[in-house]
Amino acid sequence: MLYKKLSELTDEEKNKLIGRGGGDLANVEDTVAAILEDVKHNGDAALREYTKKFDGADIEAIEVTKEEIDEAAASIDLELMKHLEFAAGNIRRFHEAQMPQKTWFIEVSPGIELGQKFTALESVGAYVPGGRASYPSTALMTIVPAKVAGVKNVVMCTPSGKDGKVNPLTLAAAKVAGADHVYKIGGVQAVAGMAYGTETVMKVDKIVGPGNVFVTSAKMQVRDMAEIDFPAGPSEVLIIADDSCNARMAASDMIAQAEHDPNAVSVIVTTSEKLAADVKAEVLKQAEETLRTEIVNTSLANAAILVTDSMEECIKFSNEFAPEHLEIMVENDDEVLEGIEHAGSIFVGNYAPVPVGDYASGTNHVLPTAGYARIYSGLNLAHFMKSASIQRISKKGLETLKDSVIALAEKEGLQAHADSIRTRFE
Ligand code: HSO
Ligand code: ZN
Repeated sequence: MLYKKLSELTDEEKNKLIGRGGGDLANVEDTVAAILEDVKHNGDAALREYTKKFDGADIEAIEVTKEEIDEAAASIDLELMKHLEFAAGNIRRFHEAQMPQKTWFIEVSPGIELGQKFTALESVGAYVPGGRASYPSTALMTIVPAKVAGVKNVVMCTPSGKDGKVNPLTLAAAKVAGADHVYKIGGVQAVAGMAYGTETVMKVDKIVGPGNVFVTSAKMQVRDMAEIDFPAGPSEVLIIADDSCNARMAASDMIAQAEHDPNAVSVIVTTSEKLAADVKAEVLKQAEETLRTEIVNTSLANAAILVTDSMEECIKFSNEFAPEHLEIMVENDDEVLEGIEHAGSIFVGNYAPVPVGDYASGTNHVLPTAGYARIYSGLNLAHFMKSASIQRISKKGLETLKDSVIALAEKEGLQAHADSIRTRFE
């Protein structure tokens, strides 16, 4: 764990923080491409083969039947089911609030009305990671917004255990969220299945959801067949804090990120030297008490506690870092919030730890990592929708555009374009 003044970071230390995750994708590109090709040509047979090879599961049926899903949901403890439904309700409400307005028009000049119409994508694939752990919460985060947007066919892929069974709570979440089809496949092969379609797996227009470096590389490579959301890799948090921040709370949020993945990154940048020292002590203490000690200790090697001379410096660093999750634990949070330009999801105050957004507040936890928050927004309703522009024009309106269109079309050597206007006035 790095513990330093921000201004004293070496170039190498700074590049490691800002350029985190870079290069990993390139390393796996060829391996991934070979699997994609195989699934493209050999369909279900290839899916079964890779499921055996990578997940150690012998699967015959690739699709999980409605009966199996119902049975899994019925097996869940009622109390837990209530929590799942509570979370789904909040996620639904937040994403419903993002619904763009209905078709709209403005009259830009007499006789010329311009507008937009919004429609949902027709089919979407949700990738829900398994492997190290199961993520029922990710099923909610990907499927609920797709259904709110009005996507007709929402399919989910998630790997099974070695016994060929999918985590029942993930199936229950898929049911609560309203998935139309569930396939028990994961990894690159699942992305390939959804991008190209197989005998069993429905081809989709877009694939969303987080994954490891292989899944992310696969998503990036199938973009000619299916659009994707954005690269979402190992989890990360950056905390901006001052004296008002509670060290124990900040440290526990750093440990919470660290337990996700050996490559997870937790950083705190603060104006308070005292807080920095307290957070360091707390992190070390809590790391000993936590359950996933091995993962936590591995990823804490990527962690940093950085001290600055001013809040402006903290904000500037945060914008360079472009964190997946940003926690603002300062006295004057409005001012810091105002200065933030690049972050996936922002958590304001001592009582808004990242796990609330991971599960139940209603915001989405599928977020751009590795600095991609510079260019991408976290998963939201717009990822499942598109807009068409509309123009409704009267003869009087066209009259005002006529000369410009004809002149420009003729300059481009496109006579027929000009004639399409002229003919309307003959
Ligand atoms: N923090 C993860 C999401 C997650 N956490 C799922 C718990 N379960 C990436 O945003
Ligand atoms: Zn998390």
